[in-house]
Amino acid sequence: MVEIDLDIDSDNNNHYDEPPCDDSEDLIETAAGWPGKALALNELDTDMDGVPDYADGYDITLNSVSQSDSNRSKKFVPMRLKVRPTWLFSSSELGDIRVKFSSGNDNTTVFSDPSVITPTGSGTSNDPIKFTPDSGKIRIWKKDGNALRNKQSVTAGGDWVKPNIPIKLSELNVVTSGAETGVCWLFVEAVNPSSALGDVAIKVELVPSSTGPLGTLTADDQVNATVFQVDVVHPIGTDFANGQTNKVMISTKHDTVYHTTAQTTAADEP
Ligand SMILES: [Ca+2]
Ligand SMILES: [Ca+2]
Ligand SMILES: [Ca+2]
Repeated sequence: MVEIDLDIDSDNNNHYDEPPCDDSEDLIETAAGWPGKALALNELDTDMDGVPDYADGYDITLNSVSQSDSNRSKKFVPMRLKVRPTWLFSSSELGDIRVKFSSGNDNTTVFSDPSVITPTGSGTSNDPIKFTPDSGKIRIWKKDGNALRNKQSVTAGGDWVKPNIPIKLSELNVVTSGAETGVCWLFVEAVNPSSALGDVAIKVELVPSSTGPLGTLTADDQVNATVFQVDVVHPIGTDFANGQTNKVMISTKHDTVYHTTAQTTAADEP
């Protein structure tokens, strides 16, 4: 019996680190009414070039400028794919096993194509340029967000884990020796907000092949996630009065200085 296991930080205590993939995550990965992994929309502008992170860091040209470089986006959330038992397969057979990602939710468009970014606006202050991603909530990549990525499918030599097509584990950099044999580490990027808790249902299945190592074996697994959007605010002087209470400002700029001189709580704390 061959199993396929997809795991993510379903109990939301590992942030952007690799999850332990233990039972406490596995047991709630598709629990109804739960968010699954909470994903933050990748909409900041890490390199401050006016192009949001979800349209940056890979080989796409926007405003006549190539966005292909490293350190153009925040990190993504790691997700682990594992096939077992691996002793059944040689290293080359393990690499030849094929899997397919698809939506486990008929009511929502889960996957977004990184090739599709639609600019609108004239670039004036009244009509700033906006970059709209393809519909769908997430992308799965085989590289992290701070790495330079290629938007082509992994089946064409790129880094995007395209849904609904068979993909060889060798194309997902499967580990073929040591303790992590059979493991592929993937990365999830959020590009559009969820409309319901847990509506990002990421399903993976083995693709049977009469000529491949699996034969007619099939198996599948699923993890759920929710994309949360935090509105970016640009406070101006009239937003906060000195000593004002009952207003909270959350900074979205972690890397550069961002502060207000107004006191926003009665306790005089910023
Ligand atoms: Ca699992
Ligand atoms: Ca966890
Ligand atoms: Ca940018």
